[in-house]
Amino acid sequence: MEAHCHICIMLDFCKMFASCLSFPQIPFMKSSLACAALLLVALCAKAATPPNFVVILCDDQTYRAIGYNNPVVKTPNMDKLAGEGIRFDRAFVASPICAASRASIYSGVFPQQHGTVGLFGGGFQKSVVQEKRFATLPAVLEKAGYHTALYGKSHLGEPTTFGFSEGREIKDPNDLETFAEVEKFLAREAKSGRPFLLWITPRNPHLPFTAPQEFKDIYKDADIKLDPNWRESPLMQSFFNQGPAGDISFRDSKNLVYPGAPAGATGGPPRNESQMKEVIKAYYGDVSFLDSQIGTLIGQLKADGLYENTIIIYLADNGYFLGNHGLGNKITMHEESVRVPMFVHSPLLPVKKAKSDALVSSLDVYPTILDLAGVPAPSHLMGKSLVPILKDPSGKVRDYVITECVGIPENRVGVGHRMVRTDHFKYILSDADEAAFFDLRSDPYEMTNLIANPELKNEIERHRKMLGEWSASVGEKRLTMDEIKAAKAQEEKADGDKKKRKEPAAGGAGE
Ligand SMILES: [Ca+2]
Repeated sequence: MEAHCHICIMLDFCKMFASCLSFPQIPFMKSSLACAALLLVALCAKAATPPNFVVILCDDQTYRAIGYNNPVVKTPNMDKLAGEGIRFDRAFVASPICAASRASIYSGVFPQQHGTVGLFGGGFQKSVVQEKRFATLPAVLEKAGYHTALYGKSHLGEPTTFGFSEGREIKDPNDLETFAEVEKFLAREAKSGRPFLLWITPRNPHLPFTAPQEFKDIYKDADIKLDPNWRESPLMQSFFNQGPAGDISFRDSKNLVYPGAPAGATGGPPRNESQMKEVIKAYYGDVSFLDSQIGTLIGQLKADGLYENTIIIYLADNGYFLGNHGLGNKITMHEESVRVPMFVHSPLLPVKKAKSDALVSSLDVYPTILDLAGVPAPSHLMGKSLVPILKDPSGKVRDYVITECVGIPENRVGVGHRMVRTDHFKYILSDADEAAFFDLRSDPYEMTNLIANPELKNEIERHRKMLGEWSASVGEKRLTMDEIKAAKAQEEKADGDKKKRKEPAAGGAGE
């Protein structure tokens, strides 16, 4: 029960006071100590209650689209929670594509291990739901006595099929239905007294950006500045366009238009600056709307008497390109796509109001929650508990973090990419054997590829080795370009057979 460090300390105090009482003392002192001991016993009893967990896993929020990282974005509730708790400023997702990322968070392993490497959940259904090769976090917590629920976007089927005790996939783009279910859940659980894991998966700020007008209006006159790496169209290298070099079809999904979305807000980027700025305003409107819903949620936790014993974990399933590198959507290995806002908040935390620069992964959510709950972790987990950082925010749990997106042939995201991110370098390798190396200290927007720089030869080799270690650890099977082309041809044929299918074709949204 190392995770209950704060609780352990309180228990130690209880023992100390209990032993004091056994010594002959003057009556006044003895009575004072007895009062103190009773108070501490009461506190101990409260602290010994297993903590509740509320995880908010939002959709497509890049790390700079939150107030504490960007003053243009208005997120007072998120900022307050992050400010009171511990902020993880260098958090990366296991995959920058919705279904793959979520499947990894629930199962604790990389996409290539559970099999859902892209948008569709077939691999996860097979390895996790049917073959039960990887116990999910909710399933493990349920066995330990927790009641678990998921309300909101799933992308992997009904949540009760992959380990949640209750829940429902909800597709309301404004999350009103999701938060209504959350309110009912909290009211019920407040009465039950059992510990719970509530997993909330809002669809915001994902396209089509349909927040109520009052939230759009926040940005009506905002001075939106495009990032230094804004471009009208992607460069040709595969690590920019997620297709074979020279083929931008995967990144130029201009035919994918969400009903109700602002002009130009397709799966690909808008093609001019003023249109881009309008899309960014609409996106921030969604972020602020979600923020207000989180404010309401906090009020409910307090009103239901759950706030003090609840640990809130906030993160996004992937980031989002706002015209950066000429891109919309996510899916590639650049910071905007793979790096997300993340924080942990709770009155129970041993250290508060702190920031961590440690490299953390979305895969760490699973072991961290188990550690905090005092529940042993299964051996298959690829992430690490962040409890050491919650105790000492200057600490770290790894030297490098990995993200992968190898969606072929399972779906239509193009050539596979994977990256290794260390303290200030990033190495990207694509299935087209194109590589990139960026120094994030001097080049935070990843605009200068240093792969051919002879002075960095050893450093690049060191990163190549790290990526190789990871590749071996997940049993990666890289496809050749011929295999990718064959898979693509097969998909195009399948598309021809299913012209009326609802899902996007090549250049898909990568939800
Ligand atoms: Ca997403």
